[in-house]
Amino acid sequence: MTDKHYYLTTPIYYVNDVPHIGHAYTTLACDVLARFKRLDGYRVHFLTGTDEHGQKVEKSAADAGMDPQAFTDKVSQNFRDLAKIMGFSNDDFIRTTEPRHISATQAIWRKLKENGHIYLGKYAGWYAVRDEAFYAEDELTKNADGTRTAPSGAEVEWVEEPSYFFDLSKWQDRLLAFYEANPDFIAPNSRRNEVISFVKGGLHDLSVSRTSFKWGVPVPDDPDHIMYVWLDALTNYATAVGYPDVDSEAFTTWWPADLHMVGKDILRFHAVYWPAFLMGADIAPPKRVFAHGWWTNEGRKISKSVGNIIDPIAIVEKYGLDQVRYFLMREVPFGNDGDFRHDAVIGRMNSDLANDLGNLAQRVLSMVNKNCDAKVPDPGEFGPDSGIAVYNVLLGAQALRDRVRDHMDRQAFHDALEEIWRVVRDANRCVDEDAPWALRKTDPEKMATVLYVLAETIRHLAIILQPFMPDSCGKMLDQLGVAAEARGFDDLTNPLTPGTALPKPIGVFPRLVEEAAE
Ligand code: ME8
Repeated sequence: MTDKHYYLTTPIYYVNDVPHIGHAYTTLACDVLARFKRLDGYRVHFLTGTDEHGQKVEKSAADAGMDPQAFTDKVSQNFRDLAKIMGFSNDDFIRTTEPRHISATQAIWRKLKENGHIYLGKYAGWYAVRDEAFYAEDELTKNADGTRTAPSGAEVEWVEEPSYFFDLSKWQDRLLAFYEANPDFIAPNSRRNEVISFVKGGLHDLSVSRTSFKWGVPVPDDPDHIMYVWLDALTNYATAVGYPDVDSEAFTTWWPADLHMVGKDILRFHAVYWPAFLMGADIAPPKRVFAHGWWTNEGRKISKSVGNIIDPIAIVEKYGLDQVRYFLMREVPFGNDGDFRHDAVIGRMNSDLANDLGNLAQRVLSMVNKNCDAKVPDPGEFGPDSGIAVYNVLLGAQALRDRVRDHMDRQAFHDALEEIWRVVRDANRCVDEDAPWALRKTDPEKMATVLYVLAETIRHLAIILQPFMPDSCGKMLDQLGVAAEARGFDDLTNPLTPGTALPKPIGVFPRLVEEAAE
């Protein structure tokens, strides 16, 4: 068994809401990376789940007239359904109401307490239920009607209650030293700088328990308090790999996590509080936190109150799963904000998928079908001196794995796709240059060489693209006669076998004709 392993996580989503495009986006990015790593020979543990405690969820359950547990059971299921529809390959789905998580959360609390990082006091300050976050007065905007809002736009309320505190104010130097020693811990770099200046600005002790509502994990030995939902939620990443059994095979294999993927809204919790909690509990911090950007809908902030939530299931039904997966990973440089526009989805479907990749596969496979007796052609000897333009394209395709790996390790999904498309476009240009159709009568051997080299190029492309578009690439590989067990990155060096019978080619990427014409 391989000793290369990779543990990656999504945020666990609040069950106050139905899943929307933003949730699908984060999990999709992790899914693409998880699939890439598996193909690249890693053992992967890919975790997602739902965050089910806290005041916000308790309130949503009450609004729905439901008991919180029944409410979370119902809404959590929507996220599992979404994972299925989007083809997510997560290895586990954690819910914070599970017994394994409640005991892990209480264990981390005990450890923090034992290590002297938690003390009892009284909290008096502002709290935003929507963000489940405490805010200092100077972070807030005072509105004309006397209310205050957090930087996120959430309304805050004044809270005054007994509370346990975590001694975050003492962690400033240790955190800064940790960021310094681990320059890749926070990405992208602009976000790293933001976090560093926030920590440099000084940290306050953090209230880590609440007494004014009940829906949460009870504080060990003081059940009047329930644990702050973020301490509870962040711990899920450790629970899922066996915490508190730090000597277990699971924990020693997977921890520290290789990557926590999050949206930029929750970076502070992951890059400041979480490493401090972990170090305080004698656990190593994760290796990396990537904070991606924010999607808007046709230029507007996505929100339930505006009523413009994009339902990922509806867009998958409309455009197709792989089309949506491709669009979301290609359209916006990963890390930046992005605007979801239907015309942009259609544009990508028609140009990148139908015209570029789909057309390349379809015309090459049709020519093989018609002119080579529906078998992988015999290329004969070929090399740089064969006088065919596509030879260089194959070299480009063979270099893709290493180049794409570098992009994936930086979570630069858009760059990975751009790199792959350079080969797709080169291939299309070179088919025109080599014009195999014109060689049928004049030089059938050269035609066979050109078509073989093109088919090999498509095999490389389809293998490399599997993490992004698993279903469509599977179909392309079926049409090339590549066995299901010969589709890993190690198999890239096993070329197509001449003479293999091929099925009749069927186009994999349809054009959206009517709507594109609008
Ligand atoms: O914050 N664009 O859960 P949450 C891009 N439970 N991504 C978006 C998005 C948008 N418009 N809207 C949401 C929580 N997201 C906590 C997390 S983790 C220990 C606890 C994605 O349901 C993005 O990943 O509010 C964001 O960080 C996450 O959903 C917030 O999900």
